Amino acid sequence: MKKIISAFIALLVICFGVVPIQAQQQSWQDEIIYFIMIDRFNNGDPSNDYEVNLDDPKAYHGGDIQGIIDKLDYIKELGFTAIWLTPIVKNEPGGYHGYWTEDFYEVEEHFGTLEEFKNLVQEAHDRDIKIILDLVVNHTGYHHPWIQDPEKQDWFHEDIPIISWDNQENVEDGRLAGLPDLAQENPETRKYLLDMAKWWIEETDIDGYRLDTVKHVPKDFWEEFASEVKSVKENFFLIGEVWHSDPSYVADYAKTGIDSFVDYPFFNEATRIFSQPNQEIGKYMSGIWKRNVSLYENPYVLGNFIDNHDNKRFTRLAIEKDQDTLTQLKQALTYMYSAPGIPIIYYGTEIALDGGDDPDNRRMMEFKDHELVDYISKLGEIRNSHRALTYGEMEVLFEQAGMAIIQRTFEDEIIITAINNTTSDQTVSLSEEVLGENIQLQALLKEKIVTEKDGYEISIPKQSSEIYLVEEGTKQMNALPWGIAVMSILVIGLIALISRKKVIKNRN
Ligand SMILES: [Ca+2]
Ligand SMILES: [Ca+2]
Repeated sequence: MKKIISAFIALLVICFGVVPIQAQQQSWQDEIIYFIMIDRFNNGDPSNDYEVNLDDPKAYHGGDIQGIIDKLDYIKELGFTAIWLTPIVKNEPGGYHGYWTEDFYEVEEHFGTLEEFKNLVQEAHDRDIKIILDLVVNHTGYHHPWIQDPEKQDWFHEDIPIISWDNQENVEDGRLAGLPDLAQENPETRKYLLDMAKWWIEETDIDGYRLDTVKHVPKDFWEEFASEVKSVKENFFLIGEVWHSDPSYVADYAKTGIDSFVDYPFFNEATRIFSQPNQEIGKYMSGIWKRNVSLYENPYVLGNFIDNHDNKRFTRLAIEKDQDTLTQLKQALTYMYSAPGIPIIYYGTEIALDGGDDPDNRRMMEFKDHELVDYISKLGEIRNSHRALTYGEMEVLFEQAGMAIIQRTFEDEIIITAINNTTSDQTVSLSEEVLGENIQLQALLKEKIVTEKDGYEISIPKQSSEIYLVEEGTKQMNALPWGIAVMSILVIGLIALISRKKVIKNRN
């Protein structure tokens, strides 16, 4: 039987030049990240619902580790390959969000136990989903026990607020929102934080850290941090939050060894452009990409996002501009999934969850059928099966206010995304010089376009998008049925020949 299979593969190669797909090594730029605020996602265990109050946006809402385990299949079906979780460590009372550490080595009791967390990582890994944990080393909670400990007084900086945001020393040593600021230059404090970061990787087998408040901690700490934590686990990923609108300021932190950053410049432009119609797309978005190419060694691992827990939700931005939220979200998501950089979806975006400033942008998730759940699943499927979207160079093929056609090319694969964010239907003709001779466009998203069509004319109904795979045109395609017929005869002949041989052999 093995011989028949080998012969069949050989025939495929001869007739069609088809080469069996080799297993390619997964890189972080292949990922699509789902970002969960643990307390607000899913309540899988009512026994840990201490002081839960769903009516108070600043109180615990009951979400926990078990709730995430229960939804791993849902997350997988949406096409996500990694999950970023808000901090898991024990917080002081009221720290539902996880950013007010009370104990760096314990799991918050509202979320579950260390064993449950290990189980979550294991269950995620079983589904080929990676876990990225949010880590805060800049500060502790307001009432951390060290504050009262006479031996720990030099573990903190002086109690000075951040008032001068252009003064790096003040940004690093001042208290962010009044939170006790850790002195990473103190060798004891530094060692504690590095040991702690390594301990969580060794103990739980997580795959990456999302680093909170990176710009508030000195670069020399991050250098040591990056090299230490990466020595613990191969391919361990660091994605930092440098909340700043200047891309050069953000990129400067890449020199420390932090692999990636949540791309605030992308967020700022994408939310402005796509939360309303008729804005220029290509000029600004490709401008950001070109700048990233010039600033980063690997700009493809930067994290793109249109929502997070610190800003108004995209839905709210569209509402404020009197726009249809679903329509605008679809254009933004199509662009984000077509663009270079890792898409990061904040929980709830898949149901167009509304929310203003923090904490309103952290409402409890609802699990329900929603058009966007299907849309995001489809986008995920397309991105996960086309390496042009994760590795390809980007080029803007066409641009006018509100309408853009973007091309991604990797090896032999070409994908083009047409976004019509104008209020009228648009038809764009692309030349053979741009797309190559004898091509056809296969619609992948099939949002409004249901037929595959030949040629170079792209018609996109108003405020909708389509993603196309550029394939060879019909001339070559007509050869396919003949090829299949010839190959079938050859295979049948081969099977008959081998069977005959076996019969003769058995007779003998
Ligand atoms: Ca619970
Ligand atoms: Ca600091």
